[in-house]
Amino acid sequence: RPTFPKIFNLADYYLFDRLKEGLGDKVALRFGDRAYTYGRVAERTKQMASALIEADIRRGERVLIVLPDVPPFAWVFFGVLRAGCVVAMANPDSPFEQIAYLIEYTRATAVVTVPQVAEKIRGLTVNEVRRVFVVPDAATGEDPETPLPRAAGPIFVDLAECLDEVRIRADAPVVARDEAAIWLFTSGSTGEPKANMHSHRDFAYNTEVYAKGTVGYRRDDVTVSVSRLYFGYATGTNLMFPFAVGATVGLFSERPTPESLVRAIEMYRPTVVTNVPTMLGKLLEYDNTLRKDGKPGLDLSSIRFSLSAGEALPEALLTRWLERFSSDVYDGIGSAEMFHIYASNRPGDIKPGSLGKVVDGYELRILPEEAEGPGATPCAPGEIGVLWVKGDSVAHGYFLDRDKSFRTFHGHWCRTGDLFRIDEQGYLYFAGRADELLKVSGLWVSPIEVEDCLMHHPAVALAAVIGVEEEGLLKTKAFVIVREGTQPSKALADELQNFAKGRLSKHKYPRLIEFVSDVPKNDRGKVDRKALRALEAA
Ligand code: 3SK
Repeated sequence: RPTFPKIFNLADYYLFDRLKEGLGDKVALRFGDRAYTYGRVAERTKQMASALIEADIRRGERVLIVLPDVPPFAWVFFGVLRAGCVVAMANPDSPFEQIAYLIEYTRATAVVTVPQVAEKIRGLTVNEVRRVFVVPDAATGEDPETPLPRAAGPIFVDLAECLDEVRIRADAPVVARDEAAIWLFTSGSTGEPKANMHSHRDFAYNTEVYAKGTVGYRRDDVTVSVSRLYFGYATGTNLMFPFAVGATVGLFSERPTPESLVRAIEMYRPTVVTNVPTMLGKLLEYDNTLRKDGKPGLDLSSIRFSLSAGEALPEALLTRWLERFSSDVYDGIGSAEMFHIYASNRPGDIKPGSLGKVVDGYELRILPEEAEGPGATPCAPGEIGVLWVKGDSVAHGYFLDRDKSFRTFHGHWCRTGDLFRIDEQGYLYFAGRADELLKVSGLWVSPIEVEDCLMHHPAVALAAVIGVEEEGLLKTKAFVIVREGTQPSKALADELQNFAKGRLSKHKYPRLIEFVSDVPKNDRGKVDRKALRALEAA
């Protein structure tokens, strides 16, 4: 088990230690045709930490980063850590009410954001914000030619100008490994997001055992991500992990689509891509269309491996990917509570449909739903139960929610609330959220299992399954997006039902099928079954 000294700051572990290793001139970040060395990112980071101290933003106080994927994200992130303050991150494209909620909930004393959001912060009456750093040009990330944002005022400063002018403090505050470092938000199926409070050592622990020890990030890697940096999954895979090994991060700030991703892949020739199941499916479709038009298809030859997390990767989709492209996909499961991935497929050991095996350094148990602690008698192998996970990166608790913290955290153990089974060889399989299981004809049905089955049919691009009530009875309904070139029809719906009947236990086949062109997704790209249920009920 990796351990860390009592005095320990992530800004050193991820960034300043690279300078000690002689990587000052190596490119750390690329953004379009711009490149920033480790030396330049370190200089900007020192300036950021100094700017916070100068603005009297004190250690332990939260700094909310509300930025797209642009280079200043990196130095703001590491600068906040160096200053001993606490990073919190939000999606700049969220409705402003959500950003306002996070400003108030975290009691943020500084915010770093784009002009459109800064403008609205000015209108907030109740908050503790003492400084707003504005990144004026979201397209380039740093452009001194851009005029001062309209939000300029006593607490509003232009980030690049402020960093250029600040007097750099040579010494950073001394930070303990157990001091608060980053708050990661959990957005459960109900209620407002809650912050998982993590300290410096948590992130380094997972970086050692997962990023370096399991999937094997390397110094010669170039990384690109579909998920945006504010989401812990990408903060890890496309900022912290590559920096920990001295690799190069390629950023793009456009909305991730197959087209924008392919442009980034052509430009940076990444070796590691942080992906999500929906985008893996879209890339396969895109490649298919190109080839049908007589074009060569996608060139993904630079990629050593892609990562998939955030939602289950259907077996059929991964098999299709592995048949078409020569690079691996390591599907894994992680969470804001445990930062980061704690079970995963890995080099030389990929089992499509499974989330792989536990990452060395963590322990897993599948326990009955009613288990009140990790010591309860585990379910038999193959039986579905709630996943509990133990590891040194577990959060200290949820900010301002003691009851939820008591239910979730038990010493080193975390009750995930998700249903899984583990087979005899130790491979983990997702079975859905406990509150998403459907009781049909008195028997439990996992929507994930039905979706997975339908996605094995060659006509299906995506399937989302929910329960709907008909004449007082709960029935499974599948919303199906067909693949390019397929026509939805009654005959196809019958064929899909027969296909499922032949592969699942009798009570599990979808009683209803509706063909749709899209399904609601949350801001992380996951199918939003709650929104789907609301649409169905409307
Ligand atoms: O999928 C998630 O929710 C997640 C969150 C933080 C870090 C890593 C992951 C996969």
